[in-house]
Amino acid sequence: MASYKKEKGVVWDWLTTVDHKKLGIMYLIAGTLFFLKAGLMAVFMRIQLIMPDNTFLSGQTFNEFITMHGTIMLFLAATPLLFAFMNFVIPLQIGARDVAFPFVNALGFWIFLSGGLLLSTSWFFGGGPDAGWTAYVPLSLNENQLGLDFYVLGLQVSGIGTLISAINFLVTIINMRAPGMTMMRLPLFVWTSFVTSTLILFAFTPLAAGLALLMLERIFDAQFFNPAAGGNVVIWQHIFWIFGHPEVYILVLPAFGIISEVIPAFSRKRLFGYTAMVFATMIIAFLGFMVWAHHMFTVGIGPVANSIFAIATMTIAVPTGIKIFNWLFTMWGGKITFNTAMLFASSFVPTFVLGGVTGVMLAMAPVDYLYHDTYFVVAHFHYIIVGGIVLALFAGLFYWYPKMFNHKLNEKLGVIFFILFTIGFHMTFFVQHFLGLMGMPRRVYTYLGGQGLDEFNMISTIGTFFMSAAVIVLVINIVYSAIKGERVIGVNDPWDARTLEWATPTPVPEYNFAQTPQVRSLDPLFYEKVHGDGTMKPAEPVDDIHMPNGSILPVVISIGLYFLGFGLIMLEMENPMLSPWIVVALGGLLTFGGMALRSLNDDHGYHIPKSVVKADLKKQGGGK
Ligand code: HEM
Ligand SMILES: [Cu+2]
Repeated sequence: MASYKKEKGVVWDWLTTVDHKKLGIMYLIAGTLFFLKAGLMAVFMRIQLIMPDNTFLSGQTFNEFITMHGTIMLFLAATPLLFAFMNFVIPLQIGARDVAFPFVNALGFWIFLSGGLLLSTSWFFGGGPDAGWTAYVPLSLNENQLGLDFYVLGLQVSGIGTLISAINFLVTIINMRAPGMTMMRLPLFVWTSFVTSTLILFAFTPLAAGLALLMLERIFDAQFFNPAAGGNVVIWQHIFWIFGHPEVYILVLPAFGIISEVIPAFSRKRLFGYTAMVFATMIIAFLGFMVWAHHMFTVGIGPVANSIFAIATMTIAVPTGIKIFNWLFTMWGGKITFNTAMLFASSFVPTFVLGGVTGVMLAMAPVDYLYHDTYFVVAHFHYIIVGGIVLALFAGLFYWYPKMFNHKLNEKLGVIFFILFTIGFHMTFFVQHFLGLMGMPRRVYTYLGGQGLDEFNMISTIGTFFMSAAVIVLVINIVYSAIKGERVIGVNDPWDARTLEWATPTPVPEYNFAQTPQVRSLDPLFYEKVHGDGTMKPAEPVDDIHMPNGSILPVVISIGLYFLGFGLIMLEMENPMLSPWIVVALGGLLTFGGMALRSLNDDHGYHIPKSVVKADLKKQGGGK
């Protein structure tokens, strides 16, 4: 980069950055670390279950691992990994220079991270939470379990980060599109991110309310849920699942979006049924809010409620089926390249269908009485979450990696990774359907031998070793490619793709587009390849570019929130080292002081002068 900016240290640069591309990479790193941590817990749980009456983990540790595995995977791995791609890709795909509120974007990342670290701190204070990721009351009211306070406040803090990031995406997509990029020309990944952000807005708010009530009850002795004091435990289930069911769609819709980008790119065809895909996304999102009580069929909410929620749930299969067929029609007759990204994208389709089929089975209320809380449910949701979301994340990783890191991942290692992971995944989870049908309950740390459960549990655990080997191959691939991978510097469009992110130079300059592109069609880059000279037409002359300044305040505010949460948890400790209120006050000072500084300080950002932009353009061989 040019020298109009004072050089700062690398660390300081990343701590203060508000650049959506760097934040995307930070989400990718943080999400990956949490993913590895929660994955390791899963392996430990499966080792415990490899044979009957095993004593590898204690029951208590097993419960803590189940809770932390589920909670971390959903909130601190899958969500941030999707946010990584949303952050990096959305502004590029809509032809924008950044998101609408770059400062808020950085704040969202750091708050998510501090909430995640707060949750993880529980290991140093007597162990993790142990009431499952759903934190059902009265189990989660256990006064002797400090871990549950970390759950409540850790999720509350990280949820704030997720919420403000989602609002930022909404504003960005509505306001920052390049000229000609109408809503019905948005790439499907942007559409699904848009709908997902709406879901976050409406689902994370009830979660925040529920967590606040639980906090009041645990720390300040309110009595909303405690039956002994006239509280109601079913209320918690309603609040939780009004958040919890849409959460699944929050994760799976952007995964659909990734698949809808990768399949057309490597089938060399436009996405079949674009309009139907957009509306199917919206219908799935709407229905996603209408079906939460299918998690409560066995609670006793009555046959009428059960029937309504059963039918509403099964209805979701219709728009989902539309999507499945449109992906198949996109591949149909295409010139398909089966590289690693495409392998993951195309194996996503049948795997996700399998998860969908068991979903419809579970949606039949009377049948759910048999399946409820057995391994059948564990098999079902891992087919959706791993066979859906994680496969899509891998596809997206191999697809966007060159734009993010200026080199490709190695294809040979990629295919080995794909094969190992696929074998391991189906080995682990397919047999769990049968374990469930034979009556093995979920969330148990051991089982009796000689009940017909031994072999399948053994197979399931061996499957996780294959998946672990696959992940190790992926890590090797990342390191190897960083050293020896195929460089794509100066190669803007390594896949010969269709959308705007591939019209930017590699490496992407901090301002993304020297001149905002003029969009003339769906698949704008592809359109120019066919009808133009292969490059985007500028919508504006070369001029100074206005950029936002970096700031350390997001880090300060997030540290403040960490201590605010930690101070409240200290209220529950037996003999805290110092008065909890001092910690709360310190946290509050950092948080609200940081906010006040931000509000009082008028920061106008800076300009990248026209001469520098012109010089950059010349270096890239453009400059029309
Ligand atoms: C790929 C390797 C994975 C393995 C081997 C694995 C294994 C397990 C095991 C053994 C359980 C406990 C089941 C029970 O007794 O109820 C579990 C629960 C769970 N897993 Fe996974 N898992 C994996 C990936 C994931 C991913 C990627 C996610 C989400 C992004 C996820 C989300 C969950 C959730 C939400 C629970 C329920 C926790 C609870 O019951 O409170 N898992 N997993
Ligand atoms: Cu649900």
